[in-house]
Amino acid sequence: MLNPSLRPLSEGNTDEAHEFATEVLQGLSRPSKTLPCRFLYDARGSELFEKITRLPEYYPTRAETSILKAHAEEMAADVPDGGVLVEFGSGSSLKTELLLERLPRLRAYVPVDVSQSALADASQRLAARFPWLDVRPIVADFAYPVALPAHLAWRHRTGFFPGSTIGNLMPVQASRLLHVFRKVLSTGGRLIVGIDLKKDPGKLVRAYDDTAGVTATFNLNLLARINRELGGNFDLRAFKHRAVYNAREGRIEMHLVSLKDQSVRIRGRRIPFRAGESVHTENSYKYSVAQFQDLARSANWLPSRVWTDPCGLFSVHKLISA
Ligand code: SAH
Ligand code: AVI
Repeated sequence: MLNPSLRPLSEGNTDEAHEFATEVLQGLSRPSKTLPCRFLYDARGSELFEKITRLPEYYPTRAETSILKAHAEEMAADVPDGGVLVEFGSGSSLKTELLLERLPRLRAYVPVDVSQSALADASQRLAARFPWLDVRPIVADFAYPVALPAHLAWRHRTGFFPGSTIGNLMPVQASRLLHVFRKVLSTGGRLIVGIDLKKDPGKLVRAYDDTAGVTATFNLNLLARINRELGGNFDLRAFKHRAVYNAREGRIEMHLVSLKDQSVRIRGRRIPFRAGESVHTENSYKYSVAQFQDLARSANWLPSRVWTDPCGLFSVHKLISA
């Protein structure tokens, strides 16, 4: 059963276009240029991310899926009949199926994502596969509390946040996000969250700079999106994808490096780039189990269970709202 979104599926609407233009121009006007990583996910970006998840070098999706396959029963154990599953940054919702298979008496599934196309495809697929389930997609930035449909307001909520998407935020923002999720999920709510673990930097860099160049295309698509949606004139051949492990910060960084002195026009503004200058497009923080549990506590979540894969690549945590 697929219900319409709370607000119109809005990729490309004027508010979002305005926000995109403002944040792009602000980010590219800074002394160290940046672009917010949530803008990587237009329809093309979501498609490219799905390709990334199938790359031999990109271990997180396989590792997390193996953990979910092995432990979905335990993860689903304290989701009450009639409860609601709220997924943040749901994308293709493929991993969700592993939980939903164990939750035949769940009342509703509420996927939240900025990518309208990913949300629409996933919601249709899930509504067909689980016809008894009330599927209520919401196009929104998960950094702000989302309101659930009124008829679900009083029901028990379990949050699902797989993929280590929280790693794309700086730790301070990640703690703030976990506070927001407590508001959405209410006291007594549960959160099942996937966290990529610290490991050999070489393996990390290969995962974010694959030999087939899919991650490079994903990163460069941000410039292509600026050209498409903001009338920019980036020459994609004049920028190169770079992935580095920043050991001090404990994160992989993605950058787009200008291959020459050049300038680009966006919405009538001229943005200069020096040869070698980079635009920082994404962070992907890697945590130890203890570090992530401390982060969860900082936002009043109590760590309850943690599962890892046999190679110790990835972890899935169950947290309880204090
Ligand atoms: N959960 C899926 C997808 C991870 S990719 C998985 O584990 O494979 C990250 C997803 O989060 C994308 O679908 C992207 O569109 C979404 N996303 C990124 N930033 C977001 C934000 N600020 N608000 C809502 N969704 C966001
Ligand atoms: C969604 N997110 C957790 C991915 C990651 O691994 O940080 C995004 C990604 N960027 C490049 N490859 C994958």
